[in-house]
Amino acid sequence: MKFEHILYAKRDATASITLNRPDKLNAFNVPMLEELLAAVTDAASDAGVRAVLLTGAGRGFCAGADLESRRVPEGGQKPDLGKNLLKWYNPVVKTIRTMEKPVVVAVNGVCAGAGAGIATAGDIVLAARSASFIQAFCKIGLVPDAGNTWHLPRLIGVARARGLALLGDKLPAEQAEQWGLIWKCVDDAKLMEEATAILRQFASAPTRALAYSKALYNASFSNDLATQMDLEAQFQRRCGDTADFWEGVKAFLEKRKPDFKGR
Ligand code: T3D
Repeated sequence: MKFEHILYAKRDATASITLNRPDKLNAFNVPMLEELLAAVTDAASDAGVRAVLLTGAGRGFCAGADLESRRVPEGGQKPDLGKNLLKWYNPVVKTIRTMEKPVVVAVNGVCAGAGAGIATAGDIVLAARSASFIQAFCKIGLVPDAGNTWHLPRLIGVARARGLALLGDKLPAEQAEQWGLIWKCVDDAKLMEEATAILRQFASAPTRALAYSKALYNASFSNDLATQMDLEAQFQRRCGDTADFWEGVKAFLEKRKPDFKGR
């Protein structure tokens, strides 16, 4: 696929996706969503890719759905708002959450609406100190979507998630870190350096174990303790079948750095 609204590059066992409509704060129109879904699907299925980075070009990460494309002429046909969610946003969020490799999100600026849903689906979310998160939906008569009502209460608790959704207040990156919405807030100038360092660490990590950890955390909120511990045992058994586990043990005993192959 030809990418015109995002940048997509693969190198050194990593894939980088950059939302690239900076003049519109990377708001999602359909061609951009189509490209984003193609990129995350490719990164998920490419066994050579062991870590994925998602960021935005310019001063914003993403301003949510492109409202310009929601301009309907007087008497014109009203769009079905559920359609884009089912066709594009939901598969993007599900692919990020279920891909068997970590996704690092570098939130470079304002992150609104569905943009916040997609950002908080990442495994490690860094944000520039000048960035902010906005559940902008209530300001235009919509409900939070793109996984926001699933991820936010789990990450920051129901009171805060509900407050953000109903008031539409801007949450600065530092507070997002304090509330546990994101992993870390960093100085603007350090954002890409720190995100890239984490990406590189993941690219030489025991990928199967990270994928299984991700699957365990995906399951933990809907399981009881006994079921979750059974699942841990199942995944630990699978880790025992990976070459990386045996390399990790060998390297520890030989007092050297492990050479994980992601298998
Ligand atoms: O429709 C469906 O398919 C259903 C799915 C819905 C999912 C959703 O995400 S709904 C939520 C949609 N997003 C919003 O409501 C946010 C709208 N934007 C804003 O509130 C503000 O722009 C921000 C708080 C994000 C940033 O404010 P600020 O002051 O830093 O920037 P700005 O001046 O408002 O925006 C800069 C430019 O980006 C401006 O264009 P211009 O005038 O310079 O040509 C602005 O119009 C454009 N822009 C910002 N957000 C959007 C947008 N253009 C289209 N769609 C946007 N969402």
